[in-house]
Amino acid sequence: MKEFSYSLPESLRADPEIFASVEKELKRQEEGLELIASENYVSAAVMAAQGSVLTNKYAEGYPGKRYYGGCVYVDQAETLAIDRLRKLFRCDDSSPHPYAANVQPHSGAQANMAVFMTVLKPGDTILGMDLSHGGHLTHGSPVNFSGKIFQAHHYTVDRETERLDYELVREKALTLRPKLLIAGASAYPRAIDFERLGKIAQEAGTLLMVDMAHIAGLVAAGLHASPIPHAHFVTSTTHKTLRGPRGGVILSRPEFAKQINSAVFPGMQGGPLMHVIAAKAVSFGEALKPEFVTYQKRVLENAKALAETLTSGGLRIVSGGTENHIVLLDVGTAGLTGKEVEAALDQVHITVNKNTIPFETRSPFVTSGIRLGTPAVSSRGLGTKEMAQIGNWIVKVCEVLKTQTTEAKTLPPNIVEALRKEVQSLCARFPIYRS
Ligand code: DSN
Repeated sequence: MKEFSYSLPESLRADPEIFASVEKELKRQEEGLELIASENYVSAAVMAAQGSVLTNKYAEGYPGKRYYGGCVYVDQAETLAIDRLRKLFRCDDSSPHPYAANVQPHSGAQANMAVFMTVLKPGDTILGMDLSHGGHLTHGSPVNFSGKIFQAHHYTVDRETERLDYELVREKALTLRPKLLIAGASAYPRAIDFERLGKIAQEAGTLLMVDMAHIAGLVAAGLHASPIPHAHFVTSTTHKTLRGPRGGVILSRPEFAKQINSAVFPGMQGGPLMHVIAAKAVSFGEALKPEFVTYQKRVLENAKALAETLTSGGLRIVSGGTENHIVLLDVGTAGLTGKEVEAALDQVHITVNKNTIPFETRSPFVTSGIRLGTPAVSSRGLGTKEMAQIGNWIVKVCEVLKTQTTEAKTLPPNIVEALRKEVQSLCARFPIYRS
């Protein structure tokens, strides 16, 4: 993986404290297994663009229409990002469903906020997936602006199947007549039927926004159904399965393009981060290459292999399996909490996050679940054999924790030491960045 060659820039030594922090983080990433479903490793080219002189430039406005001089080259970078994004999601002018693109949102939350500012007024009704069922904070959670400013209602998964309850979505949409129906999730391991949601939106006379942040890479590779043309707006982050720099993007039906642009700037942001936009362009270019499809196939195969090993090891997987990059593990039925398992796995250098599961009974700080994801480990070259190995380590950690009698269950030091060594030796065989 030549494109993943990277070494710490010597110029960073000018700030020894930050150099030390970055150096230790690089070591942590190299020596640990990253199973956080929303993380990935970017290429050296993405990092180079992000660390480039483009960070010096102010460019309020859009290509060709800036409020600053000297924008000729950043205009080129932003135009490339827009063109590549539209091509990647098969919605450029040559496609049957052209969508407009905005690559300026600093994050996924801001991409979503821009859509809300385009079509909603304070107090309007929105309908999104419940956060504790796998939705996202910005889809109407009461602790987020989206739940504070708007009348937020939620749909859930079905109690039996733990899959999206489309009939419930329909019922709620028809009863509430929300201004905006929101689809997309951050902890849902199944494919989402965007066509069906598009039909529900049409029947209810509502606009549909799909936040495809988690699955964007799978959609780009054609391995998950695309929300285009069913949604009026498609938002995404660029750093999850898509494997770009941290940031957000918006694709919208052309009739909303002008309003979306005004909502992003000057509505909620000032100067765009041109270095990040250039890095987004680099990552979209990478995602347009055939190797990206091979990579996304591995992401899916690895998630399946991981789910199978965990199930064979006696652990319960929410919804019984996975159709994307996520495996949601229910450790509550094994008598454990997400908090305990996350902490124990951290000790052996397997990084995960505790997560609520559908119909959760514990607080978000404790939880009954662990969310696992395969984008990062697949980027470093791990395959199904290694996923089985990792799955067995997770099973072992849970089994040992179950035998502990202390109130907060922790791993005995000898187990920590033995497992950590095994994890480190696997990581050494699959370096992320070669210098
Ligand atoms: N909360 C992030 C995630 O980890 O999925 C998305 O914003």
